[in-house]
Amino acid sequence: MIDLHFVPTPNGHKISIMMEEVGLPYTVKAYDMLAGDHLKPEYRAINPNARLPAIVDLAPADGGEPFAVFETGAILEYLAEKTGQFIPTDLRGRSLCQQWLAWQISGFGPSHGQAHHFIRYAPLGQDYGVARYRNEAERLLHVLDRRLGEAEYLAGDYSIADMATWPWVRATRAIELSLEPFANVRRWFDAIGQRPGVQRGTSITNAPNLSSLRPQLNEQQWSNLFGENMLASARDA
Ligand SMILES: N[C@@H](CCC(=O)N[C@@H](CS)C(=O)NCC(=O)O)C(=O)O
Repeated sequence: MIDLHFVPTPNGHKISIMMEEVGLPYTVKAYDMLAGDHLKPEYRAINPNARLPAIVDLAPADGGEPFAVFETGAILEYLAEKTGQFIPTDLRGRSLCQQWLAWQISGFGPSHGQAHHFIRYAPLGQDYGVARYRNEAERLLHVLDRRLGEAEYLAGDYSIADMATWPWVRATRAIELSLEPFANVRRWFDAIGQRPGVQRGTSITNAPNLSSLRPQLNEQQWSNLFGENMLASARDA
């Protein structure tokens, strides 16, 4: 019923976890970002921003044509609305869920993503960028830890806000941030990691992965991810 355009990265895992948690049938369309699969016009017709993941709902609730959704926050909300799962229905719970989801989408995810860029991909010696984003990534872990000291999950019950945040916490190892000082985060991280849907959602293997701590990219791969090919695909769209 749903096509999931996917790479096995924290952003990809937000949605593969949600698909497993809600139990809707779905097909994984695996992308190789290093080869520039995501820059092709066919994919830009699904996601004008040419980033992964995205979904296409082949049976939308209005009974109309297949419907494409991009941006992980919007995808999580769409699937929560479609299934009536993992988003609170009361005014305060729903708003809390949206607040923490917005915090993840606008702050936690991008800052951790930039920390990954400077620590793992940028040429060595970018000390300012490394310090700037590692500090911000660490600050946001303190914010998360404080919230999880007052609530079991971000919005009270387990929700799409947790699904958006958990995969990025899982990736902190790669930016040399230890979870040791964050006891509440560790309690929450372990509890979510034991959910069968989360375990299935993070073990999709039919897509190339970028798990190496410091991937060595050739010129073409660099261009597809961060350089001229990436820019050209946006310019010529
Ligand atoms: N704000 C986007 C971020 C998506 C994103 O950056 N995805 C990465 C993979 S984790 C990507 O597509 N990178 C390709 C590139 O940088 O060219 C979302 O939440 O969906």
